[in-house]
Amino acid sequence: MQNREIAAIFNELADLLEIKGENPFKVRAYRNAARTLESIGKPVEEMVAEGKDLSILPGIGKDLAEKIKEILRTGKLQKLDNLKKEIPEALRALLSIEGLGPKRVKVLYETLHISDPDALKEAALHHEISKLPGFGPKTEEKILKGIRLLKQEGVRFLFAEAEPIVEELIAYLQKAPGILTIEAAGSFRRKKETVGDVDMLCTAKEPPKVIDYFTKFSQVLEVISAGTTRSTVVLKNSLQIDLRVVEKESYGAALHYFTGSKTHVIAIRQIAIDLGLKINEYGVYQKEQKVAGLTEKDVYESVHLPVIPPELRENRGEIEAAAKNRLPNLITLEDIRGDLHMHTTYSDGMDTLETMVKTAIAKNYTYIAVTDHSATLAVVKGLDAQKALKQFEEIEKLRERYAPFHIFKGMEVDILEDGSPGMEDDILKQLDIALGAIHSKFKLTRKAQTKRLIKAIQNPYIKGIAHPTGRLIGKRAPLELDFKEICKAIKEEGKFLEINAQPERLDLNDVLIKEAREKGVKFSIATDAHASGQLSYMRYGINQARRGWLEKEDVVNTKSLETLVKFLK
Ligand code: DGT
Ligand code: CA
Ligand code: CA
Repeated sequence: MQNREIAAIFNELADLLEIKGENPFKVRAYRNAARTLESIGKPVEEMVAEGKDLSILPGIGKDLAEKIKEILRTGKLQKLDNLKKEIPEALRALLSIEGLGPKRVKVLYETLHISDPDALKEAALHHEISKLPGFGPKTEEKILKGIRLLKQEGVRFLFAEAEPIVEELIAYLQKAPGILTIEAAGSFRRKKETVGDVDMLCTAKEPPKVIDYFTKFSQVLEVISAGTTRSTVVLKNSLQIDLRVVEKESYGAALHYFTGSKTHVIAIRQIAIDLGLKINEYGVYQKEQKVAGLTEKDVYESVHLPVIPPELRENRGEIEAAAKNRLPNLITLEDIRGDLHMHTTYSDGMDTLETMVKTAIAKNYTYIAVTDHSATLAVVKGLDAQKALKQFEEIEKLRERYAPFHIFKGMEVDILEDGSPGMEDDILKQLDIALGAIHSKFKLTRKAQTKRLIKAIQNPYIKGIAHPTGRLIGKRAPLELDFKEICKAIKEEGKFLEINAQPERLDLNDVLIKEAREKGVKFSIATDAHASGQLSYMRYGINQARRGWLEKEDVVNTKSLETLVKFLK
């Protein structure tokens, strides 16, 4: 069990206790514990296995340590289950709407008897929400937008949430009786930032035995269907998995079909029709004769195309590019030489500067930039000038100790409402890499927001923009921006846009990355790690970059140290 899963249980518990009007200190204690869990690099499961005392962790006392153990032992928390029985599910669903926390949900329930998203929408449309004390028309608007987001994305899983369970399932299925091959297809194989369900494909000597074995996977909550060659189950975390056992001779055709995307598959099928062929999930046919289907390569060859990487299969020009032999040579994780966005105990990170350095060295990186927050009204846990100077001193010492590994002096500088940086020039000019980032006033008009960000881009000390659109997947909509203008400014100023690799940010998204690349924009791919373990989030950033068609040359942190230093100047 991952720390983030345990943290989610504590956060949910805190929310429900708050709706019930429980003691605020108790509520806060659960939230603090969740924050600790999210930010420590080491899985508590390992700590427990090693016999370590969990109450040495900040914010974790004896009682919470016991609860963590209960979760590790049983996969759940009795206290939370009891609360869930008391509070209806529809009411809990309100919590995932942007602009609504437990306090407001409580008020809505007690005053307007709103207990589900539909009732909330009705009330908002009739302007009953804005009349409540502490709400107002802005909140009402935000709630309506939040309901729309909930309907669109509420049931999708982050790629990073699905990944460990898919890996576990693959490892399990590899031991199924008579299994030959097993692979995940669908949006998961295309590395989409969120997946609706996971589509697994396998070949086997005796398909029914594999199906039977599949339905007995320990994480299965419910078997929706189980035939002789296909089955659908829902896991305990409510992720749905479709498994299909296919014939070896059809594997390539099936893999192509079930990898999708639907629009890509349909476009390929149309090319086949124009060539007098027919493609379906069993193979490629000329008249009644099967001419291909064993491998994906055969399928693409039948329509005179090279294999298109799964990440590009969205019918966004990849077929045309493939036909002209102009597919991008996609960036890989091995191309990355360092990470340019991370936090330490100087601001809100969990690990020390030196631990971050050591972890980066263990990853074979050449350099990192340490980018703790600047302290402003919007960012409480940040550096002031004095703390920054102290950090510079430590960086210089560590540079000597760990040479030739290089540590860039960086900072995630809060961009204020007027576009100016939340840190004095005296400090800024000593930085190698100042990242500008928006942490407040997310709702400015498109014009004002664009102006604000362009002003930051034009600041001589700021080298790049961190998480440029500010979106949180399924939770916070992206900033209203004139993205063309942003790209233009970035290019003119010779700066870069970050692709933030945090699983719930993945900001920029694939579409914007591709658009910016076509305009000649440069990028960094960076983890924004708040603990050393999160430096491995780099792979999610790479997924997103590949979906945005990026090559090694588009990304500044693939450069050698010398070239990067030159670029920054
Ligand atoms: P998801 O699950 O919403 O994240 O997205 P996908 O792409 O995994 O979609 P899913 O699970 O509905 O279907 C998996 C693949 O199967 C999809 O990428 C393409 C193929 N597929 C599904 N339905 C159709 C269809 O009606 N026509 C065609 N041509 N392909 C389909
Ligand atoms: Ca799927
Ligand atoms: Ca599916």
